[in-house]
Amino acid sequence: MNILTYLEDMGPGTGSLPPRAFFTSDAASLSLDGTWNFRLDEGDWGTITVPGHWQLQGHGSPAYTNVRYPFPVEPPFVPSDNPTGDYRLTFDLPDNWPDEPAVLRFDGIDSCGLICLNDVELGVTRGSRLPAEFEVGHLLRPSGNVLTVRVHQWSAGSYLEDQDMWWLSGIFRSVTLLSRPRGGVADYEIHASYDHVTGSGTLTVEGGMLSVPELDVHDLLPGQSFSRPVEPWSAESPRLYDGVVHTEVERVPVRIGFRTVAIEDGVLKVNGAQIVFRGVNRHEHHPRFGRAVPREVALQDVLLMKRHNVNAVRTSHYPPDPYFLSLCDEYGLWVIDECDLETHGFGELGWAGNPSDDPRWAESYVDRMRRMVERDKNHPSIVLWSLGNESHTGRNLAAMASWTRDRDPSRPVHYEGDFACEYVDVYSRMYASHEEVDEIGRTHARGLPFVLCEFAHAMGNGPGGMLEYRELFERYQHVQGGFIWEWIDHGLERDGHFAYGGDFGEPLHDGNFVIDGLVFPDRTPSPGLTEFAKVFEPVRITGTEAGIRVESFYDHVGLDHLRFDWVYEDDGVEVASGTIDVPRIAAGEHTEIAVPEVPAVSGEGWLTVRASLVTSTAWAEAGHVIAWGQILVSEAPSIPFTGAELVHVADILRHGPGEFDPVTGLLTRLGGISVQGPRLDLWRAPTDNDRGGDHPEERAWREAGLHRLQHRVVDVDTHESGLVVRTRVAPPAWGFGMLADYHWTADGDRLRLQVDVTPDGDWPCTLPRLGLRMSLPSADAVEWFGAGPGEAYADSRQAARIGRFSSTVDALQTPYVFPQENGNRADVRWLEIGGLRIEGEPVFDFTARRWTSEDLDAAKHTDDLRPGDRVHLNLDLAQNGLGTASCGPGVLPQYRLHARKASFAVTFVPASGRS
Ligand code: IPT
Repeated sequence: MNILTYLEDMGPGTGSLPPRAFFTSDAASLSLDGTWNFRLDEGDWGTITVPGHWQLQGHGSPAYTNVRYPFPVEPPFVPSDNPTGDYRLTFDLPDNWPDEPAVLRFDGIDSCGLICLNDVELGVTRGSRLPAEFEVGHLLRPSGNVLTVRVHQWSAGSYLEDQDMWWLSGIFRSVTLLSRPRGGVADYEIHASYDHVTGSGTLTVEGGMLSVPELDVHDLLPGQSFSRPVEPWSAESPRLYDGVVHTEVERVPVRIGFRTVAIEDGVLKVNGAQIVFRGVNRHEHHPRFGRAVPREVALQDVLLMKRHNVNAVRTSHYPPDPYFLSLCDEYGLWVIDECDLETHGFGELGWAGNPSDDPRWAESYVDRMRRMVERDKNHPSIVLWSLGNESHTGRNLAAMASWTRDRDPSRPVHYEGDFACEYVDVYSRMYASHEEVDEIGRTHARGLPFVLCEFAHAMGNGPGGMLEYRELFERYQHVQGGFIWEWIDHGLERDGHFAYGGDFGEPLHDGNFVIDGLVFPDRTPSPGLTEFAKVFEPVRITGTEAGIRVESFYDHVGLDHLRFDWVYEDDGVEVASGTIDVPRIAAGEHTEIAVPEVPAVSGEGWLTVRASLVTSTAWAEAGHVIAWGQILVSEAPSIPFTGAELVHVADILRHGPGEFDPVTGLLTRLGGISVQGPRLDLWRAPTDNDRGGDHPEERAWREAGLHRLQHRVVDVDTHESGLVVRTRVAPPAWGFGMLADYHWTADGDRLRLQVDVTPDGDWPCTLPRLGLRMSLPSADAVEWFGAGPGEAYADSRQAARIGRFSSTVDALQTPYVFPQENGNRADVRWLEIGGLRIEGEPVFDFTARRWTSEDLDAAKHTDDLRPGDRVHLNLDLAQNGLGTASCGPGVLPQYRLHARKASFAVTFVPASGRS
């Protein structure tokens, strides 16, 4: 075949069989995964692992672009310098291989493969994340079969695969030889609907007979239907019935879930109940294997999701490895299965030449949809079909939708790019602000169910503002949740850190925009995921006047699987505990219960109620906490502060445990510890969200010079009961600044600092933070009473509870792949660190690190951060919120930190002086 013809062919692949369901059966099969011979660009032959990408196995390198095509946009042409990998495998058939037809199945080749078996050309694949099967029975020989695949990185298909991810090529999903016995199950389709009024399930099958012993279904014939009471399938209760689709010669094990998806009165319902997506967008990514995600890692994703109250996945932006969908069926996740289609790069050209409206691409569009729907049609977890992502609009998309509706009327069609909702069943948007979602809720725009297919961009530290989205999902019936962008950071392991765009020398790239997940590349949950789990917990426990309110946000199940335990803590120390009997309430209902009797305490008394699993499930152990709430039962007493005298000894001002420089008024020693600071600090190492948006906060902060403040001592005023140091803190070149007065007083071994700040002049921007910065000679262990255990920021702090926590300076750091502000602990009553106890009035925030904010700001990768010999401590009144401006709305007004008059105080107590 002429390479120029097939690489630039706008149609679907050639030579393959009609698409059908993905399944395994008792027919013979042979996995061809493993070590293949390989060469790139006709270089020397070596070996490669299949499935895998050649760029991650020493041939060429990965490249990352978000929207832009990394080649000239002149469809369907692709660069002549087109990395091309030759794959070659010689295989023998197992001894008992049947003399029957057989097919070769490729589950994914990126982007285009020319396949030959025993020197006979079988065809060409396109549609990287979709399967292709070829008839090969007539070509097989008992031994010495030679399978060759010539894979091209670029093909016309690349124009349809411009997803925001690494460009990675090769045979990256499994290759299997399948015997297809005559009279076997060629394809099958099971319809398993559920009538929530009668509680009855109805089964029909095509492609073979169906038996489901548990339901007393035996040899149900194609076309016949069978009804009887069943337990329905839902993401909350993923009941599957094992069955077999069979013919005389072949048996296909199947797992059946009964459920009916419907849109009624503009609301998306499953089994009669409105559902709310508490979802994530999942790309397939592994830090070493790219999109060749091992099965155990796919399982790890599902377990992590379930354990963090994720109930839905959008398979952004292509059908996943089919194994992932079987896990969604089994563990219970609502799925939007999305087609392998994105032409985003045409957006840069004002959508000129976009394939979506060009009839020459029509067949390719529908082919991709057909291959997805046919492959995945039997998964109960899939509730919506999605046409693809960011491909603007056009008749080819409309054709995909209408083909889908004809083929499978049981699932509505989703596509975000159809703004006018001309050919979709669901109104979908991405990154709409809270305000706009509220407006959509109020007006029920377009009369369809509304979902945010992407929201709350989890890039770096954040996202902030999830709570406020949740409130909108609860306010309007047809605002049915959304999918966080995105599940995982696509960092690639390299040189002791995770690499992102540009790290492989790509001339065109989008930097760390590929690092925007709720889990780190190695799947360690980031604080964003912990926050998600709390914000979207399916049960809410809150204190009310009457007692404790327990509210269910489940759509399908009751609370029978949960037990409610409480603990009561006095200043973070447990003093009592027990179990609460919560009346059985149905999905969506609520109840009030009395606060248990608790002993009197001398400190702050917090009651924590936790709802945890009664018994182990497939995805978590008994005792796993699903939801929790805290109620303040007894307030903290306040400690009177009396004051001590200021003593001037030689060149030192001594006041309680503090020693000061009489000229600068700076604290030099505290209970024998040499300290630097504290002094006013307004800067933080900008987060990705600070850097995002049309008017990045970071730019405003740097223009204002907040990263290079200068401190001028106005005067040092000593009087009997203390020391007042008046300063003016301001950036160079500008006229505005802050007047900061430090009022020092002492009481025995306690040294109190009150800082009064007054803006001077007109401030042009918000403040990253408002607080104090100091450094200590050393510190390791850290203990505090306040919010924890994890980091918390003004608009991402639901997951932090009030308690007593211990950690270390190192463990306080959150290793965001692109270094930035992190690790803030909020609402701290007291902190013990480096031989000091620091008390708030009543609370402060702190960060402690072995590097400065400036180091953090300068670092590009985690290993640029080298521990210094001091510990840098920030004690803050507040920080600006996080927002999600890296893609989406910025910090909500209530979480913005403005320059304003403020006063805050902390008290230092050296350990040496503590009783
Ligand atoms: C949106 C894309 O759909 C998604 O793939 C990802 O790129 C995300 O943005 C940002 O990380 S599209 C954007 C124009 C809103």
